Amino acid sequence: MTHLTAPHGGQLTELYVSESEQQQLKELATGLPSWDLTHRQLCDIELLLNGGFSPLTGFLSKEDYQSVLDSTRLADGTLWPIPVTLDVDAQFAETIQTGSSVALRDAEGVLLAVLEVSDIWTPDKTLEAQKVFGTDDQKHPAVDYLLNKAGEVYLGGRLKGVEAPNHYDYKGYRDTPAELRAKFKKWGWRKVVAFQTRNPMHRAHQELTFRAARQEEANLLIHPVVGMTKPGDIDHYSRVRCYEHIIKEYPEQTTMLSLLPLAMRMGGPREALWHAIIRKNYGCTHLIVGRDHAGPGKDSNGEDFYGPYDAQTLLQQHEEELGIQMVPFQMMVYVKEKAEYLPADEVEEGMTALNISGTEVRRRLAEGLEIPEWFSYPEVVKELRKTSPARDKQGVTIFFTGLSGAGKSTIANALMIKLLEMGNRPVTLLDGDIVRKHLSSELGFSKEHRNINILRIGYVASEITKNGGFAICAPIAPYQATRREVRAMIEPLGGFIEVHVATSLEECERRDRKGLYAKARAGLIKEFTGISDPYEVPEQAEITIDTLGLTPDEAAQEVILKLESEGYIR
Ligand code: PPS
Repeated sequence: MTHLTAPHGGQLTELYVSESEQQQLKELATGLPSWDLTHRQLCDIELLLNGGFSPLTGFLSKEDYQSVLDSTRLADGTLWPIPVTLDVDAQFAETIQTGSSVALRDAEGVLLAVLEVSDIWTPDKTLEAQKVFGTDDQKHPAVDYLLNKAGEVYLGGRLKGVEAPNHYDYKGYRDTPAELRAKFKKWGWRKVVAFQTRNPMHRAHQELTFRAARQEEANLLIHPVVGMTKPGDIDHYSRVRCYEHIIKEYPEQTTMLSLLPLAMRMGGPREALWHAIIRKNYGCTHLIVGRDHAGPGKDSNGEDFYGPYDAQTLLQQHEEELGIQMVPFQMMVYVKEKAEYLPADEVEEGMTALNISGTEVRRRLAEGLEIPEWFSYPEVVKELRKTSPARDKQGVTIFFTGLSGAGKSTIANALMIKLLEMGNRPVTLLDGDIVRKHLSSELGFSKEHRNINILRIGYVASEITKNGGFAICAPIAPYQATRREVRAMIEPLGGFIEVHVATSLEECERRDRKGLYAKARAGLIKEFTGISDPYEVPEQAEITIDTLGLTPDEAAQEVILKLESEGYIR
């Protein structure tokens, strides 16, 4: 562990051991239980090891964890708002005792650190959610993560760092706290205002940050989060390309761009405190905090989780103790008559204040509509159009579901031919039978195997969708939860249209094209959908087709019309 005292930001706690000790740890680790860190944990460990989370010396102990929950402080009284814990599954936890060590590795098995386990406990996650995020509503992304994705047991203890997680992307923009402090020192940047963001930057952000820096007579650090942000956010590759354009809009030598590998929790006020501590560790003297800082969106009742200025209020109470100053900022709006941006509260009466919300930007991108130059720079809009193409350029999955013999394959084939005839995107048909031959030949029809089968189809369809094609899937897909999972996998990447081919069981059985129903009734085929295994009727299908009243051509046409009305084909 190295303590560096630098002119910026106070003491920095780096957790890397010396080179000779690293070698010893690598040898020791071969005999230790190994934990492959999740994406979230990789982000956390990077900031623990490089001192971004100073003064933490590892994953929180149980005592520190309790104290952070109860009082936003570590057990020794140091302000610390977010529990940084190592969650593992119960099975792994059973192999560990306090006092033992665990090798922490990345997805490829590279040893990043050794954890000296001081505490093992099963947290009350609902209580944690309420204390830290003020809610147990699973619409809050961090609550959803905590309750549905994180392991059930926490390990706490000190870390001995071996190496930093590797990043292949944007190495030139990735600075550790020590590196950033050294740059500031070398350039003579005594005052540095940090701007935290998880979104692309438009003119309003450029104006706001520029004003904030000018007001404080300080330099500016654009410090976007590239670890984990809110699910559904624009990917960091596109954002970094946007920031590269924006950075040219500031006067030379005043502003720099550096990427922060933080896993955000969207924790509003507590998260704002965290951001301030982290930026102080990175050598900044000021942090811009705007409206609804690190806000997680709306709750299950459509209400905001936190008040728009709660984060500013909390940070204000603690900025002296933290030793970093907040630069509170109002929303910037474009004043038409003056052709310039002003803080919302400085707009004179009678003037026209213009703004375009994030949702509206997404709608305009999806529909290929204009985004005016007063709102964003043309180069930024161009980047966004590349990754958020208009709907008629996006990939789409058309997911048929229904009983065996319902007519899924026939309609899917007719649809494929019509789409091929139109010729504007590549088309792939993932029919139930085809998939079972080429992708899932080893699987049977137990619930577990059906789920694996459907998730495989979903995965392939998601890749096709991501790359701009039409994926037509036609499995039975009898379970609601699995269909929901497939939808969640695909929707962030393009279109998802679920088509319930709702031919009744009686009709399917009457047709019995493959003679399977007769066999199922005779008990010769086990777990047959509709006979001896359930079919859960879709609740949110975009289209329901009853083949009794429609020809395959007409049914395929219904799907085409839906694709047209949603803007996926023009
Ligand atoms: S699932 O549940 O989505 O994984 O099923 P799927 O991959 O679409 O496979 C369905 C085809 O397999 C034949 N078959 C069975 N279906 C249902 N239950 C059982 N036990 C079963 N055994 C074999 C059946 O011919 C299905 O084809 P389709 O095209 O749906 O009629």
